Amino acid sequence: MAAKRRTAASPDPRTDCSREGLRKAVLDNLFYATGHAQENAARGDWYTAVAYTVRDRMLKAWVQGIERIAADGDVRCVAYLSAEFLIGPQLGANMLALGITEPMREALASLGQDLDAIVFHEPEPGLGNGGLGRLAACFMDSLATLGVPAIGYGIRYEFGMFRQAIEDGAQVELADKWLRRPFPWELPRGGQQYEVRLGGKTHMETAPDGTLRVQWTPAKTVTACAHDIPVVGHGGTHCNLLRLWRAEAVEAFDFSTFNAGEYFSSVHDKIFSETITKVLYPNDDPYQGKQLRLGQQYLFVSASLQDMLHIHHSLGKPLETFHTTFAIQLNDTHPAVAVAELMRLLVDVHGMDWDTAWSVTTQTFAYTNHTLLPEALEKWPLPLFAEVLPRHLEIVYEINRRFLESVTAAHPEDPDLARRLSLIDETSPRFVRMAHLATVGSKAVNGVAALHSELLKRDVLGDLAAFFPEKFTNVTNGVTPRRWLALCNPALAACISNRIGTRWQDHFEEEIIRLEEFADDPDFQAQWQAAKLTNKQRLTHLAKTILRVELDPAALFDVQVKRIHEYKRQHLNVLRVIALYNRLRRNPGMDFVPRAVIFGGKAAPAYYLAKQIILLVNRVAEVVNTDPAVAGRLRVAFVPNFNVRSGQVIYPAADLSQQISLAGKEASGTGNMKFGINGAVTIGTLDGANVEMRACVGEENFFLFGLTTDEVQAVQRAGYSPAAHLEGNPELAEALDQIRSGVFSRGDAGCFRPLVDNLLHRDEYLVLADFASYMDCQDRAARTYADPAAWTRMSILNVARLGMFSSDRSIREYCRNIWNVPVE
Ligand code: 9GP
Repeated sequence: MAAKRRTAASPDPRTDCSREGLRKAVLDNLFYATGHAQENAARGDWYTAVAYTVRDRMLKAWVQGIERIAADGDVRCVAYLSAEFLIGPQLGANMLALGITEPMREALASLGQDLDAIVFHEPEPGLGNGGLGRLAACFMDSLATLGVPAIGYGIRYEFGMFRQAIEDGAQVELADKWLRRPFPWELPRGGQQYEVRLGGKTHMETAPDGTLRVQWTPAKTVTACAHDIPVVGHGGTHCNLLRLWRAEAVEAFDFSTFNAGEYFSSVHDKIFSETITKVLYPNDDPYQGKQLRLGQQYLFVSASLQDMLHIHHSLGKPLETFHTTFAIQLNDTHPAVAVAELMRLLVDVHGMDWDTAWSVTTQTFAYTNHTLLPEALEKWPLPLFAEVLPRHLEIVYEINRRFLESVTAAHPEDPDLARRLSLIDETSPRFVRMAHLATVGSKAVNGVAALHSELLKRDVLGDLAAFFPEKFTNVTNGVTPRRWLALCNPALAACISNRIGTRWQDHFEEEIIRLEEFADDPDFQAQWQAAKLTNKQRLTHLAKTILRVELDPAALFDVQVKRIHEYKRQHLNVLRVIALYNRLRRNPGMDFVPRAVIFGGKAAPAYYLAKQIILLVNRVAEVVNTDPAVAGRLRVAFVPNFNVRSGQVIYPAADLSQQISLAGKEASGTGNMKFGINGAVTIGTLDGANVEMRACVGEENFFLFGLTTDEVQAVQRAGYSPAAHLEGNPELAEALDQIRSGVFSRGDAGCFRPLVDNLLHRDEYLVLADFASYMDCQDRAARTYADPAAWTRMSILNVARLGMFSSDRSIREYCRNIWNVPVE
């Protein structure tokens, strides 16, 4: 039968967004993409069918977005280089962006299916450790929403962040096989493949034009293959690209060895090559000695730069104008080797002279630093670097030679300055300092919160900042209000939209402030409280089903979810829980505001003390949750495998957000913002972005405690003695004593000894010094919570005044102050 031609009036079945159109498309995809009829389709098949249906509706904008990048050389394209993109589940976010959630819900309901159950079924690509990778994903969302052409370049890890299970209270790491089923949001791009070399040696050779050029003879060559994921902006009109690289063998088989009968060695090369993008490294693990990690970083950097040069070339623009086509942001130092790689590509491959190449390079890159912990600044041992990237080491030496010449010429009075600024750490063993390489090779360097940027300039990168004062700047982080309010908190989103309309979703800063005027409105307060209750019930249900812990939705939900790290001080929180428990035990009739204290987060597999903290939380939960004297008024829960999906349930349910890191240690934090825009009030120190959040919401709407950065430094300079803080504080002494003596380890007195000894004798993060102030502040929070109108007012004002923490604002600042890219 001849195919029926579509009339002008009949909608295209692949883009039709009506309820009936979606229904037909889902059934069509169910049959043709999964091979199932409606009657015998499983939940996963429905998910695939819905995902393909949504993806079809994104493709037109996507193709236009790619064409715009490839055809419009006048607008600089942002290239965001990040080893991590923690994009989270895609289906719900994409439907929200296209505005088709409700018609899809109805279409599925007419087929007897529940959209929420299908959304919940989606496996999450865990391509990041936490804040840094999630920030990259929020930025991609904002770039697309603001219509800024951008490509996110990263790594398609076959195994993402490990899955955390809790067995008998302890963390157990399980492999994350997120690609077990095909990932419907990616398109493998056969046409975008680049060869990436590793190892080997270099020598000089005369080029055909008579000039001497360095030749690099690699030990290995692998192919980087592009997998593209669309990033659609709110409203669905603009779509950008996330391009993730997968390593593949240049030749799957070495046929000569295969023919000689050596089957195993013939597949060796394939196995080696594919190993490069096999697994994401958990952070907080020492990187030194991890050759494969440097291989990963180089693979994605080299492929991305080759890809950008290819795009630039196809625009017909001269190579010297590369920086007018791309503004490249280095997300932390993981992609910092890009500075040397761009120099190699321009000088060695394209024959550009060094000075021109350096000028192009330093106008192209900008670098974001994300840490204040000196031990987290990446350094690669020279021998390892030389083995993996011999040519790049030569280039780093040459950059350094020229740079140090300028340092010595500018500051003859400070002969030690060159040693401090050098790209090479000359202590034994010698290292390449990646933060120095990134700074020297970039036109701008930014921290991620005002305090962080100040401390970078003052301490961590102080000498570099003094030498390049014009480069250093700040861009405070933000989070996307689409995923982190509209999507994850439909109850509060509806309550907000009923008052101020829906424009806040893509004009957050301008619009959300309008809620201020309703902060004392009893009707609005009642709706606000009802929304919070709905979210607390949702989390209560989750806790009951996965943890078998009974939470009371009327209790104060007091939450700390983030990576487990000593500087974030989850142990301070546990000590406080133990102190509250002791108060209740001693005085069961006391006036006590019921609390549900919820923890979540992963510890790096090799981080012993962080794993002790997880065990302690779970052991304390075991005792507290079953003690009849407590009578349910204090509950402790550790939610396993904290990730984007569980975050979407946890943040909206929180009343109190715990942001209790030692001042001067947390670069910014972004969980603090996610909690805040979902109506949680913060209890926190003056650290990271807390400082700016407090300034925005008003000090009366923030529970502040703890030492300031300057006080911390003063205490440490004076010689800190943790034990001194036990003397005047019997509650603290008792809690530590109980942990040490086995009250929370089933009588095993040795169990938590490393943690307790650390606190008593070292306490690098001043847990004991901040304990008293933390307890007082917690008491204030409890008293305020006992007055629902006062608390709800605080909650509303927190949301209303946190407009600046939208990642749209951050991206506008990057566009204007760093990338020089037009933005609305
Ligand atoms: O620890 C910081 C965190 O404070 C910040 O919010 C996030 C995004 O800027 O980056 C984290 N840093 C890292 O994950 C590694 O440096």
